[in-house]
Amino acid sequence: MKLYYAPDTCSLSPHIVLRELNLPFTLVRVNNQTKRTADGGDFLAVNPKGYVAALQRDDGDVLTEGPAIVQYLADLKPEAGLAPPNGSWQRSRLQEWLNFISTEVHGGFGPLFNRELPPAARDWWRGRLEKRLAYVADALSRQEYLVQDRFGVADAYLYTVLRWAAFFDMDLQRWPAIAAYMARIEQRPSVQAALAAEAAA
Ligand SMILES: N[C@@H](CCC(=O)N[C@@H](CS)C(=O)NCC(=O)O)C(=O)O
Repeated sequence: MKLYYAPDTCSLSPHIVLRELNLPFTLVRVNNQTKRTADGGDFLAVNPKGYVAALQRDDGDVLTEGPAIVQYLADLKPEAGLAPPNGSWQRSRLQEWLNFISTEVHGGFGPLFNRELPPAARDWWRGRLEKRLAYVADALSRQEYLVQDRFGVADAYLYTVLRWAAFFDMDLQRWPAIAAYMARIEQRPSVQAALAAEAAA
């Protein structure tokens, strides 16, 4: 399998999951500006949407959208427990979190990356995002992980997008449960290895 990624982006989430599962994979770095891959390829030929993450199987088929990719990976090794069984109530709970992270947190940070965003719009988006983070903090004050009290794919995704707070001087210590969660996830060998691999490339 190949994971098309760019450092400091949402592709860190499937990268962490691949390492948690000890699956064989190759990392292919994408230049998000030029849409070229580090090995000289045209990323748009891999993913016409033009964004990471993209997972390419050995048969050439490509899966995109982070929440779909991490569930596919977790289901390759169900015994690792990174996602509850398909069809279970807890699986729907996982999907509830993945959708929330995707649309409300990942999507909430999105406009802040736009340097052209007028200050009033920036404040509006930031305020909206902070409400979502307050909800996350409340949940994490009652549980160490998002689903079934164990690390899972939703945690890989939430950790990944919450790292972006640092880009916007958003101090996560304001929500002690989130700060403790980030420190907990960051200690995982899979996370350390993924961060080191992305920094080295
Ligand atoms: N809906 C996609 C969004 C992916 C996404 O936002 N990718 C960003 C990095 S976090 C990207 O590659 N952006 C480059 C671009 O849009 O040109 C998913 O959840 O996987």
